[in-house]
Amino acid sequence: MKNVTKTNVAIIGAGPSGLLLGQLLYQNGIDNVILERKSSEYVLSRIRAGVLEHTTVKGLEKACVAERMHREGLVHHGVELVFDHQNVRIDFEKEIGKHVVVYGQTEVTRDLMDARITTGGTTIYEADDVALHDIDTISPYVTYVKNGEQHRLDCDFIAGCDGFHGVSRKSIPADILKTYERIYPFGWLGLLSDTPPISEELIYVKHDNGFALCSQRSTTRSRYYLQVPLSDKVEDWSDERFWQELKNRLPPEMVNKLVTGPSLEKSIAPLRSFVSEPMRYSTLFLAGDAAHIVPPTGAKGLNLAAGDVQCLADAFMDYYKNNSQFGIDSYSERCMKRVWAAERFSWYMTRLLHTFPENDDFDEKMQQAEFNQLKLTSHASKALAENYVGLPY
Ligand code: RFL
Ligand code: PHB
Repeated sequence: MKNVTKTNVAIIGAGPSGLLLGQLLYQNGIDNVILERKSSEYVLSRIRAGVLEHTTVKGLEKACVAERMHREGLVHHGVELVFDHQNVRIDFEKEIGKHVVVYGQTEVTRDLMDARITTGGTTIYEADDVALHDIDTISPYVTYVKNGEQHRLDCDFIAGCDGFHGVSRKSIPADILKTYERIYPFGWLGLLSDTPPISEELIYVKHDNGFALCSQRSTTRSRYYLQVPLSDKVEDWSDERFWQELKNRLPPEMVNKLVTGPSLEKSIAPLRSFVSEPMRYSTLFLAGDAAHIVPPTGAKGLNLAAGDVQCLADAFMDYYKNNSQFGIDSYSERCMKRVWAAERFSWYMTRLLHTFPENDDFDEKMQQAEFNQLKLTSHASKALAENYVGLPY
């Protein structure tokens, strides 16, 4: 084959996992190439996460891409939960002396893409038919098609950062992988609008009609979500219908503060918990959504991805600089503890705040009692704060 190149680490996927890993490796002199199926514009058009934990912020600082986030990101000291029109505020500062930063995944991705251009790192966008070969040998390689031509990328390691539907996880033999999954019987309909947020903090709402979330991207841009049945389509939801249903689910004093406007984007995301173990198979390392999915209720997906790639970058540094296998050998085990803790928290928040079609009166009383715990015991609100802001690892 004529188009053969070589690198240390072939990274599949230019989402936040792949781009952050590429940048952390670059900072440490480890050569890498990113292969992405879509265009950069398409990657930037996906509206996703909004909440960054302290360790994610630290990761962006290490990758030297934190300047705009520090300038434009909004520091949040707490969140509000509303259950059948009763409120409780979880005060992160009071409970554990920490905060989160609200800064959209789109902006994190843009900053990482800009940094990659500045540093001259190679990203091949619109790489078709990416396939992994010989991953259980010391000479793995990746093939892909760009502009109709076949290419081959030789490497030492492959980082599978290609999300839930990517090719990397599927390249691991089925008898090696153990998977765990919970599919929830609803999705989230998200709406982005250039309207001022309803509140300075995020508001998570449980209502008989379903869950709602009031989030934000800046002081002038809001992001709202509604729990909807999986059978619903975006076309079923005009902006008017969305705003009316959000008003139905919010307490009256909050409705008065809601500013509505035309949507810039609307999309429906299904909710799923998923883990595949182990996260390493020979020369292939999975990171981010390629290895695990959480329902967005705990705001953990992007943060888990950032945690994985920081751990993976350290492992590769150990290998290339100290000639040590320890980091790569312990990668999966080290990630799994954090992954399962975030899975548990995301499942807990989802169960607490959604209306489950199959729930009976007893289940609903349990949900109410669980919410009351947050009002009545400082242990419960402290545990929520610790998990939301991010457990130390
Ligand atoms: P991504 O972002 O899916 O990126 C994977 C990339 O791989 C590419 N790809 C391929 N490339 C080459 N060849 C192939 N065969 C390929 N197959 C796929 C894809 O095109 C894509 O560019 O995974 P990554 O990088 O691991 O990042 C994970 C995060 O995107 C995800 O966990 C978060 O967005 C989850 N999430 C949230 N996380 C948080 O931490 N806080 C939040 O507040 C939060 N809110 C959310 C969310 C996710 C949501 N949706 C849409 C599921 C809110 C929502 C609604
Ligand atoms: C968001 O702003 O998109 C967002 C915030 C918090 C969540 C989920 C999504 O839990």
